[in-house]
Formats: sequence, structure tokens, C-alpha cells
Amino acid sequence: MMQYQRSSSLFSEAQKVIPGGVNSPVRAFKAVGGTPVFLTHAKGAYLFDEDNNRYIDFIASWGPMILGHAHPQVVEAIKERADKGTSYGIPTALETQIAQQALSMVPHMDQIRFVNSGTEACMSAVRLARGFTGREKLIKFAGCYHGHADAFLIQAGSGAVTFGSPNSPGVTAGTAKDTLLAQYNNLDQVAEIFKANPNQIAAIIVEPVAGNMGCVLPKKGFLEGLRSLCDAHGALLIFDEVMTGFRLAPGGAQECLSVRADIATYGKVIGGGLPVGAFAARKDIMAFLAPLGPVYQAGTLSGNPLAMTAGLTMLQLLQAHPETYTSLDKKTEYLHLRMIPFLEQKGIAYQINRLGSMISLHFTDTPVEDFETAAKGNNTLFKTYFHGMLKRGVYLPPSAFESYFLNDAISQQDLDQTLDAFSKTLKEL
Ligand code: KE4
Repeated sequence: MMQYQRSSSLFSEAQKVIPGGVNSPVRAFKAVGGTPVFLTHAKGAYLFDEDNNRYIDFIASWGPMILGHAHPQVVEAIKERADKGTSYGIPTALETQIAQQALSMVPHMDQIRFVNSGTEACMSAVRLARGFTGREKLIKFAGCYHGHADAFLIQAGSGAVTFGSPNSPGVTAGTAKDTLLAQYNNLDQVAEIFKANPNQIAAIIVEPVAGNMGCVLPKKGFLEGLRSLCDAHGALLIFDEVMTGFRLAPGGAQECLSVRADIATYGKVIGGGLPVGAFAARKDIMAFLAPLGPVYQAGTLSGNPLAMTAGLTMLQLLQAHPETYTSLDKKTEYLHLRMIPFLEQKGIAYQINRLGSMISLHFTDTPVEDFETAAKGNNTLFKTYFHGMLKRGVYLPPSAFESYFLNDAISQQDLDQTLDAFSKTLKEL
């Protein structure tokens, strides 16, 4: 039986000096109860905590560790680079290299600007869209999460939902009035909003495959419909590909769903596990960005050489090994198809949503197509499920409003061990 003594004493220590003991709320296990485990290290598909427990990892640091933890080539590249200095605040050829690498993988984008997080990428993309169109309003979808910038914390997903406060205090009414909300997969509603706000909408921002309500797939025609509405009304379509970018395909959702965005934002995988975000667009849009144009955006550590090195190595590995994507898809499908008989045998209401290596299990008999249906999931069952898997050595996202992320270091044996833990845990529900 696993024990967590060291983690719980470390958690009490942490809470004295860090709000909630964590540097990102979802890590605090508030949605599932209990004490968060504290890690000492991670390698390949495995996490190792302070009490010497080992877990098969299904969050991959919420996406970045798509090839598994401490990938030797990424680590080697970082070590080598560190000896040359860790930050300059002065341009390097490295930034051009990773820009060229990323742009060679994603469709429809001419230029890219690097920042330090997905939040920064999304907030910069919205400012650029507002500057480019001269308009103020933004359409987002309930349950989608684009980071913690004020404009997005209106019915946000991920941790914001977990805390049941999707409209965060501190976001002013002035800001909130410019963010218009629609239901994911509801094209009619978006058309209505455009009609009610003629020539005022700068952009739609959307997770092309949502991962912050659990995994929620776009219905057939949804993204294509957003594309047409933006074209008809002179707004920009922003794909928030912080999760899907370089994960669903080298070219992300734009490639695998064949819908063109005007601006795409990236994070997670693009940094190879170091803090990197980015946003990309056509040249004429990026020409509005300082120092070329009037839209200001900056960052001391943007283009940081260590982070660029980690990201460049990761992208080069993914481009050199496209079989990673089929391998990830196959492993996720293997898990998906073998979970079903256990769930059927248990006779429990469930939905499984999956695209590529993004998957989530919802304890509800209603298809999960938007935030409202995602919120219908039985969270009490989810808590028991989460801890049942954790104590059997499987680390799932500690919230029902998250997608699982497989990494390609997960072996067949790990998958079978996960399914064994799954069948035993279901018996406890
Ligand atoms: P960051 O600022 O956390 O790098 O990225 C924000 C962001 C933007 N867009 C999407 C689609 C995202 O999923 C995220 C961040 N994802 C969460 C997990 N759902 C990060 C985990 C956390 O908040 O600790």
C-alpha cells in the first residue's frame, strides 16, 4: 500500500511560504481531495515521489513531455547550452533556428514570436488581433482555458472551473464586457453574437480540440463554421494550440482538422519542458507587432537560449520521428478500447472522448460536447477513481476538467498495468 508521509510533510512546509503550497492551483488536488504528491524526479514514462512511489505518468507535465521525461537528447542539449550562459537579452541565431523549425511544421503561418508561457502567447495574440482589426470584443467558449490573463477568466476551463469560480475576482467589469461567451460546438450562438455586435468583434479564440473541460472534440463543421463567420465579419480566428500544437500532428490541429487559423498560439511541447510560449500568424498580421508596428509586446526571457535549445531539440526529434504520432495514437486507442469492457461490466454511466493522444473519461451518460455537459459528470465518482488509480501507481490529471496526455515512452506493459489498475479501481466505485 502506498504511503505519502514525506509528501504530506513537504506540503505543510510549502503551504507556509507558497499560497496553497503550489505554484499552479490545479496541482493542489483541491478537485480530488487528499494531499498532492511531491516528486523527486521523473524519467521516461515514470514519476517518482518523495516516498519512493513510482507512477505511470498521464499528464506529461500537462502536455510538454510528449517523448517522456528527461529525454537524453533534450537534456544533453540543455546541459551543453548552459555552459554558454543562460540568458542574454540579446538576439541569438538559435531563436531564428527554432522559428524556422516551428514554421516548417505548422501550416498557414509566416512568422512567429516567442514568449514564456501559453498565457502570454494567448494574451498577446488577442492584443494583436485587436490592434490589427481596430476592434475590441473577443468571443471565447465556456470551458475553454487560454491561461490566466484577465480577458480569459470568464467561464474559463481547467483549474478555474475546478474552483467553481470561472469568473475570477480581480477581473474588472470593464475587461469582462469585452469578452463574449458562447457554448463550445454551438455555431448558431456565435452567429447571433456577431449579429448583435456588428463590426465590434476582433477575434474568436478557441481550443480547436478542447482539453480543459476534459477532452471535448469539435463537432463536424464547427471549426469550419467559425472560419466562415470570421471571414464574413472581418474577425480573426485564433486557434489556441497550446495543448494541441505539435501533439495532435506536427502541424497541430490546423493540420489534422484541416481548418486554417489566422493566429495560432503554442506552449508546452514547443518548449520541450522549459518555459516557452509562442504565437504565429501571416506576415501582414505580424507586421502590426512591435518593433515593426504599434502593438506592443515584450519579454526579458523571451527567446531564452536554454528554453530555445530545449524546444528546438524537441521539435527536431518530433519532425525526425513522425512515427511518434502514430505510436501515441495507437497507445491511446489501445487504452480506450480496453477500458470499455470494464466499464460495461461495471454497468456505470460513462463517456470517453478521444482524439489522438488526448483522452478523458467522464462519469455521465450524456455525451460530453461542451462545458455544460462536461459539468454533469459525477465528481464524487471521479475522486474515488483518481485516488484508486493513484494508489495503484497511475498518475491521472487531478481534475475531471482536464485531458490525459500520453507520452511516447509509455510501454505496452505500462498500458496493461494501467488497465489492471483500472479494473481494480472500478470495483471500488
Ligand atoms: P500556461 O500559461 O499554463 O503555459 O498555458 C495556458 C494555457 C493556454 N491554453 C491552453 C489550451 C491550455 O491548456 C493552457 C494551460 N493548460 C493547463 C492544463 N489544463 C496548465 C496546467 C496548469 O494550469 O497548471
